[in-house]
Amino acid sequence: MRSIWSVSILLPSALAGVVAPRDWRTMVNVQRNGFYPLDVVDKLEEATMPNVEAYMSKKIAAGKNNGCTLENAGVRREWGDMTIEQRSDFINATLCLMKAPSRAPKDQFPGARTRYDDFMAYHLTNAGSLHDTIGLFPAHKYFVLAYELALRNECGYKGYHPYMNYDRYTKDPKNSALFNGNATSMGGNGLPDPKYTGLRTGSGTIKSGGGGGCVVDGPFTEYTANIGPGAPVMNNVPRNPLPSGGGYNPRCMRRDISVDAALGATADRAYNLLTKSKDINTFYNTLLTPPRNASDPYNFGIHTAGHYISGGDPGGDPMVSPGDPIFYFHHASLDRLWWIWQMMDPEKRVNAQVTLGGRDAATRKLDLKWLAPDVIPVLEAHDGLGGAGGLFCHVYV
Ligand SMILES: *[C@@H]1O[C@H](CO)[C@@H](O)[C@H](O)[C@H]1NC(C)=O
Ligand SMILES: *[C@@H]1O[C@H](CO)[C@@H](O)[C@H](O)[C@H]1NC(C)=O
Ligand SMILES: *[C@@H]1O[C@H](CO)[C@@H](O)[C@H](O)[C@H]1NC(C)=O
Ligand SMILES: [Cu+2]
Repeated sequence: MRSIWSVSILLPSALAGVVAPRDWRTMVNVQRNGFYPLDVVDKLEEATMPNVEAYMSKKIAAGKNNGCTLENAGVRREWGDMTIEQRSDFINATLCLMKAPSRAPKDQFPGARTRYDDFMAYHLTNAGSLHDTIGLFPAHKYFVLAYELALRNECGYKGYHPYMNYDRYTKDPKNSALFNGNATSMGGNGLPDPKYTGLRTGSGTIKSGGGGGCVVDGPFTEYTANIGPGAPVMNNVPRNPLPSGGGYNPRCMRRDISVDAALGATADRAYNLLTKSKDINTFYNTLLTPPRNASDPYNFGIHTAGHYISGGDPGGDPMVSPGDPIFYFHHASLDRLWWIWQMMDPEKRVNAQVTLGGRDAATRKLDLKWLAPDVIPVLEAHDGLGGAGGLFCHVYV
């Protein structure tokens, strides 16, 4: 796995030659919570880091890193690995976005009140390009980045966006650091809604986790989802006053924390996805719609499973899912898996594009409109370490 330290060509000739690669741990600040032993995906990620280091050294030597280095890359951590103070900082910045004024066009989204709503608004009206075959990974990478930048630039957040390692939440999500409902969690389960009995998917039913109603504990109890719904999966979601879904429709955040869904996103499944997908099309299909398996009741695919660990409204509604802040934890996590997969063979995989669906990737640009100023070619959002002129520069630990 170790490779030549290609930056040596920049050294004075007396020093030139093969220099041992530096240990990535001296470059990236690793912060772990001993409560969570490393799982197979964490170990695979660590085993892949020398590739990352070699890839970066080569880019630096070629002058193609756009200022991004492993030392200055943003570090996205698992929620449980963050200190209580870091979690509190993050929550405070989220609450700040939920109060900051909207910048989305008023005529299109008269219901958007806050900067937080703006992200839901974009997702609602651009669901097609965000989710088609060539857009899914890069467009969501940019979307999560734009959100992280809003937290940092508009709300003073100093850290980077957390991700969720689903495997940490399979046994007892309702008592986990993420969902236990205390002030430094992302809020708990919804109140019981006897009418909510679960969600039928293409590959089996996700049984209800006993919630389905409003979330009444944790930091976001005052928060209202203001636009949508688009394609609700819960009963009794009040309809939007406008056909577009962009009208004002304030309602509580509902959730159903589901162990069933979490069992569809275990580390073993992610490990198989990463190690058995030899090409990006297989990776994409396995993540979204794995082959049917009648003897596996949790074969939802990690993308679906991750969304329905908390589900609800707006989180379970594919059109306005960013209306639950847990959305970004899930999509950061998918971005992490894509990144690990890429870094197992960066030369071949960073630019690998999904070719299912027959769309033209070459001409596609990502324009997040009111969310971010830069319009970037879709391939630039494939590279988390220096893509788009260095706009993308982050690692996951
Ligand atoms: C977050 O905000 C709360 C309420 O204003 C405050 O008590 C807390 O200290 C803040 N957390 C951090 C880490 O600053
Ligand atoms: C909230 O839950 C986390 C994770 O269990 C725990 O570490 C923290 O101490 C709790 N905070 C409070 C205020 O109870
Ligand atoms: C189907 O699911 C079962 C139970 O989880 C598993 O043992 C088996 O390997 C799966 N089959 C395939 C082809 O993935
Ligand atoms: Cu999406």
